[in-house]
Amino acid sequence: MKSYLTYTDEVRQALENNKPVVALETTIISHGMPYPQNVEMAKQVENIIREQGAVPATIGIMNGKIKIGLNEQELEEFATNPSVAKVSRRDFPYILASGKIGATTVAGTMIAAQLAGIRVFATGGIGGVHREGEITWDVSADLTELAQTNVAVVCAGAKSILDLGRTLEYLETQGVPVVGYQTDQFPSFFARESGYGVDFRLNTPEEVAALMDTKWQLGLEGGLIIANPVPEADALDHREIEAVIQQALNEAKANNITGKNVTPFLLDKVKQLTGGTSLQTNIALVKHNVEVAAKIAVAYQSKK
Ligand code: PSU
Ligand code: MN
Repeated sequence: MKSYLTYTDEVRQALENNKPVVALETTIISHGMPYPQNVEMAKQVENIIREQGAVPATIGIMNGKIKIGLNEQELEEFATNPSVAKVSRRDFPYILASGKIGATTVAGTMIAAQLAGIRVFATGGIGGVHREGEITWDVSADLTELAQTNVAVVCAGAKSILDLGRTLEYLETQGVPVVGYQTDQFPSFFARESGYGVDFRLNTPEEVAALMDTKWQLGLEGGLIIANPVPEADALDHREIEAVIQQALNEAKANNITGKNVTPFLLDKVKQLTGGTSLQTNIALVKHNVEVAAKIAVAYQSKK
């Protein structure tokens, strides 16, 4: 699959010179946020990573190639083109073979990052077990990817549109360490708390880098979750957002939304129902995650 990869000069040089690199996903741009906030966010997070002394690699699929790093024009395309597909593990062969444009999810970005030799990836929130997943069997492929692909995912937990308890149980079964970055609680994306704990609390990038290194030295394949709560100033109230989510879930059900459309539908509804405050929070937490991810990438690279 490596022959399918192409790199921007910036990313190729960084990888050749063993500089720290942070992977970024495109689904959050194409399907997670409206234009123009999506492309503004995409450019800002790249600069935050550079300011920390690391190199950003935003990953997406175009013209039969997996692009490791996107230029400004390509970012704009992912932010505006309505025909961008959402690419998880199962979608790679179709999107590559057909030459279509595809935005990678957490699972898709992990696959590409591993192929490119990138160990740290920052996003907003991972997918997980959906509420009523015991009936619908809607369990994100992000979880099975975390079980097998060697990338640390820095996120603000899993979105509270999900069943967080079952998501954490699934991760435990699959042997994925859930690390709280400077927190004992598993964050719920828009809010800093969830009522669920993390497996291990670590307080510095160096401690996280040591854990990653030890896991992979041991030959324990798979990813890690580095759960980094949204900054206090941008956090939403856990209970208020829960009421909004209930309404969004009801509407998804009434409209028979299924499969890969569920997550984008819920995100958009939550944004509408909060009058855009959820979008501001979403952007703030992604920025915080990329900053922490860049620090972890720097610490991990200095061990190599
Ligand atoms: N979290 C966000 N915005 C997003 C997503 C997660 O804040 O757009 C995307 C990620 O790409 C994640 C995907 O991998 O949703 C999960 O989709 P699904 O539930 O269909 O697996
Ligand atoms: Mn799903």
